[in-house]
Amino acid sequence: MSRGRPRPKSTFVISAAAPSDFPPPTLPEIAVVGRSNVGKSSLINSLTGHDGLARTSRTPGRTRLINWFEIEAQPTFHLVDLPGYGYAAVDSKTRASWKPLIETYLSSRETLAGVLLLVDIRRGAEDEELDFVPWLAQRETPIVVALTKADKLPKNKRMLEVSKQKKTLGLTRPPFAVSTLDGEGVDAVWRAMLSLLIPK
Ligand SMILES: Nc1nc2c(ncn2[C@@H]2O[C@H](COP(=O)(O)OP(=O)(O)O)[C@@H](O)[C@H]2O)c(=O)[nH]1
Ligand SMILES: [Mg+2]
Repeated sequence: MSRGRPRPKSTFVISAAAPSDFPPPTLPEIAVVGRSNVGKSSLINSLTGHDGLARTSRTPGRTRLINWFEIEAQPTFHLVDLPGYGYAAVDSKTRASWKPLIETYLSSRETLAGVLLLVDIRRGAEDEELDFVPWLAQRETPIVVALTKADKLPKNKRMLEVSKQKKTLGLTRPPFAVSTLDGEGVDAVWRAMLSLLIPK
């Protein structure tokens, strides 16, 4: 986290395996969505400046739950860590159990202010993201896209990927190249995320 931005007080609220466990919709929410291992938990930790807030793992595909965090920024909001999708080693039965959970959440959550979609900068958008972006657009759900692990590409290639992915995903604004290792783009994503919370 950069020194210029205060660390918002951030607390874990609840994990849910089913809609009946969702917390009451009392705060605006930003949902973090992406393939397993894309860097969701790491980015949540960097955005909030709290290293241990969302667990990070070297073993992809382990989070099966939706996790809510309350972030006391301006305004106070919920950051919601959705289960990662697209991990092949997850058996089809397990996958069948969480895909509806994600879709139910995203299509019915009345306090959902927007989605932060993460895409690995080296993989780029694949079938899931190419389906997901228009699916959100149809629901008029605002989206911010971040290309993660930017440190894995040399600087000149990062900007090329940014314009390529903007085009591939049909975005109106360029995605952000981010790295939780060197902090690139984290503040920019934070600002873009907060702007989704301000009613237009
Ligand atoms: N090089 C690099 N590795 C990262 C970055 N962000 C996350 N990782 C690594 O990617 C792996 C998965 O990260 P995690 O945050 O658990 O992903 P999640 O499954 O999407 O929550 C971990 O080994 C992280 O250390 C980054 O910006 N740069
Ligand atoms: Mg995670």
